[in-house]
Amino acid sequence: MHLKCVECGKEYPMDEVRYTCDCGGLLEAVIDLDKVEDVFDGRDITLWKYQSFIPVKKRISLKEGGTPLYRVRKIEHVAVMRELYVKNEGANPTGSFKDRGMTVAISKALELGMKKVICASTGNTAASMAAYASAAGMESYVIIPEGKIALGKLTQAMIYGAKILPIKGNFDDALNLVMKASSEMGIYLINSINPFRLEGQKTIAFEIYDALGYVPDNIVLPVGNAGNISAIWKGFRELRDAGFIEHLPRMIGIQAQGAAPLASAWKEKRDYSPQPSPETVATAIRIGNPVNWKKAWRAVKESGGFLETVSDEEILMAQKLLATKEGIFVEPASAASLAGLLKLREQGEISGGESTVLITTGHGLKDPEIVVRIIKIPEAIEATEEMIFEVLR
Ligand code: AN7
Repeated sequence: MHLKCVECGKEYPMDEVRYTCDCGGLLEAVIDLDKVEDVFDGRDITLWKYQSFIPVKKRISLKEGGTPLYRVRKIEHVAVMRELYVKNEGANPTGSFKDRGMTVAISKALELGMKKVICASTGNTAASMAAYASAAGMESYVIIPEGKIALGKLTQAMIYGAKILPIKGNFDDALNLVMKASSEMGIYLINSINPFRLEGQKTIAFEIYDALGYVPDNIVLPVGNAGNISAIWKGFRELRDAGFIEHLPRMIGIQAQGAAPLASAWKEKRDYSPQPSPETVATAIRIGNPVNWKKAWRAVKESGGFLETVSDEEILMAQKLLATKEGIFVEPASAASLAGLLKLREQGEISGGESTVLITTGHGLKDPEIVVRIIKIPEAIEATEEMIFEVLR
């Protein structure tokens, strides 16, 4: 197993600290697919079940993965679809899919003898890294855009013991600083430019196939830094290249209208360019220059998928729909997947006969403030039987 540049093809061993190629291209782990095991029996689904696909030893785990895959029949009805599922990543130990990447990246950091880890974050990466770093006995540092992190995520990162450095800038500024700090100061970089993060996140594909016993027509998910869509696509490709499956799903990425550098380039059929001042209620995906954009572009293109945008209103409506119809409470970024699906059904780009899995990436309790903005908490009434009966009647 080795790392390989997705641009020029240059190969590197896995036992050195390296995030990108000398040419600047993104790196990808190449797995020995002739040595992987057929564990896809639909039973005991957990991330490390797929150990033979993962290029590090399990060292630090909080029992991530094995998240529920729900058939959402009421929303199938709303969207007039035959078969719709939600893979709820909010059920991971720190409440987001980032835990999958983190168990692998922090295990790798230990393997490399690193003592400190760092990331830029819109919140979830920070919370997850902080938890796994603590479990590994490492120091962790987080650079975040001031005032733009959901309260749940910030409190998690702090209670797990990360050192938090808010900056007067956005996520993209934070990531640039983190990349400099990690290379100058020998701190291990945990953002998804680190190819080992994606090695954990690709297990979402394995779990979907393991649970369903087949591959759905479409995977729909929110896109921020574009790591997850790249990772899941890699997972499906490996399943095919190892001979387990033939059919690959279409990868469909959803961005918020105000933070849509990739989706707007795709829709306008032009070259990618970063977006200077991203803005959306879905703070998790408030990202203007996704570091993995090239891998994501390839995933969407090769799979015959596409990218779409949704408005903040559509996101909040979808969040409420998922909670009230199915009992699944997700954060706004995650609801972008359902908002996107509803829009694509309306436009006819996904047909009612296709099978689709929505990835909901983070738990709703991560961002309670957003819900408090759209709901009205009732005022207290007198504590009398008359009043209660009156209200309940
Ligand atoms: C809930 O935590 O970038 O496209 O710093 O938290 O793989 O970046 C979070 C991203 C989707 C986008 N849903 O995934 C961070 C961060 C939720 C997220 C995404 C994020 P990528």
